[in-house]
Amino acid sequence: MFPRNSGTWFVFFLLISPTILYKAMSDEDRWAAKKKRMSDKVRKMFYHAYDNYMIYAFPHDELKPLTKTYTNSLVELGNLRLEHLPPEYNGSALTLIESLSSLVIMGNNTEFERAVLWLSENLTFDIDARINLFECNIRVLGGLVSAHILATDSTNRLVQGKYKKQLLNLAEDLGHRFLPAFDTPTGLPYAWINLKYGVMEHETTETSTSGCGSLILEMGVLSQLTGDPRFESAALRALRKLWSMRSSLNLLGTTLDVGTGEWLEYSSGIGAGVDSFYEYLVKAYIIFGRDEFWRMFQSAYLAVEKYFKHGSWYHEADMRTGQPTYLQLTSLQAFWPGLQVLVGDIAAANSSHREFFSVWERFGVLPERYLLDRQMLHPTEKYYPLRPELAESTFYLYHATKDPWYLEVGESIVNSLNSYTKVEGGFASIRDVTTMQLEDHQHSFFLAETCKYLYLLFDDSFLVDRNYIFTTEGHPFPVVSAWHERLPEAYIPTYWTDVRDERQAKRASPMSLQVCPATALKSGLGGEQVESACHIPDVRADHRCLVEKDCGVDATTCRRRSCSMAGYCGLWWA
Ligand code: DMJ
Repeated sequence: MFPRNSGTWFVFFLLISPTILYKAMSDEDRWAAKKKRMSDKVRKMFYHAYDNYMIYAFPHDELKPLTKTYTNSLVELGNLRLEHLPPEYNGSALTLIESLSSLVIMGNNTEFERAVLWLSENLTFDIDARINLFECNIRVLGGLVSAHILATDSTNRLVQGKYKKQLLNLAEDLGHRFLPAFDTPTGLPYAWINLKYGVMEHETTETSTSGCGSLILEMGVLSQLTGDPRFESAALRALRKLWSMRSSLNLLGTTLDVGTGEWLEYSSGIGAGVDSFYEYLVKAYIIFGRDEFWRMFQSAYLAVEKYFKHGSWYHEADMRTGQPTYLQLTSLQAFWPGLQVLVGDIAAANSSHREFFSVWERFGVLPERYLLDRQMLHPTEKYYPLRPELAESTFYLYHATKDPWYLEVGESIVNSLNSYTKVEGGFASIRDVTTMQLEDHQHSFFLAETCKYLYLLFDDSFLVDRNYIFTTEGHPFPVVSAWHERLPEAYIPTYWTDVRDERQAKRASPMSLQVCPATALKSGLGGEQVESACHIPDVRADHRCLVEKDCGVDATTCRRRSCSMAGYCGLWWA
């Protein structure tokens, strides 16, 4: 049964040697090899999307990968008939702006420099176009500010000699064009603004919670970099006004009127129209170190966990009563486990992430809306537009726990994207997850976020010795003490308790200074109580219970307490 002559032995050896080698590898080596293989695969995906954009769409905004053409989506969103656009308008290179930080993270400094110089010489915002303030803020302003920081960061040494803060100047110009949107009786900004002429006649006064509450990072950092306080003041005034509109349950609605400051839609959740509001409270605290942001976040987070949580899912509820309204999964909600990692609530993050991934596995991708009570897809929202949120949460969870299971989740996401959405001309959105019929659109966030988070999951070398926070569009902003009003006294990174390789985690973490401050409070009895973001008190102060729902979440471990047979809440299984 064994080969006799030397030639056959050679072939035999060639065939079995990979198996021998594989067996000789330690688990650690195997995971390292997998990470290398997967990061190469994600890099290829990014360049397939990027190169096709550069060939068929640049300098327009986004690629149409099926017809290999383009869309000027930044202005088309608000101007479907393109009435005022000059015929020579060529777009605002949105996908290029969105790709800048991903290029640096993937180590392609040459292309980053080329792109920075092109934008420095060609980009203008002096266009008669009605744009969406929220989208333009997170994609364009955030992309430019982040790229400016990367270009001037002394550790990167990029674009030396040729870069004279052109991107920051562009960002400042854009910031000035945003300011008239805030000129309302409430300080809440209009959702739409014309870049050249300001707020248009008869402009709608309806906007969303995210539209008012997710401007503080980009506009705040712009103020820090330019020394012009107006951007931060406008965003802060809007955020404070929005927070003042919360109900007595600390809940907010989804849509509102910027003229009257009244809610238009009282039902809300953690998904569309609201998501980044929560995200920016905690990230603003991390970037600017103001207790005000932490206090808002903590109250808002507790209210979400109390009124929206439904097992491992999150439903929507009426902000006035806390009564459930819709029991639906929306794909934007999948960012929530990532936010929970940031505040140290790993157990809750892990359990809701598993639920989102189970739906991903069931359909091959995450449908936009899924009716949890009826276990069926929403009849019209069956699409998957290459969204990043599940990949984002997977990255955060792996980063915090180093549990290799998350690498497998990432691999499954990468495989699905390659099997269902990759076409010759780029990556196409899915119109219907039941048929996998495609749609002719490659959203810029696929390059800014989806590819970036997948890449960072497998190769986080960019984050070594650096402390960055990612904006809601995945653009990195550094945590620097100069921007902190006051550095919080105690940063207790409680989520590292689960980390297996503590040394590496501390070195590699974008979150290593943050956050979940388990603040010691003086209790009435002279002892100390611990308060934290995940804490949900038991329903009764004496901790008695009849059913599980009477018990809350333990402040120090972030674990849900359960009701014992004797009728007391506690961590009985510990
Ligand atoms: C991105 O543009 C941002 O993450 C935003 O906050 C909402 N989601 C989209 C991508 O899904």
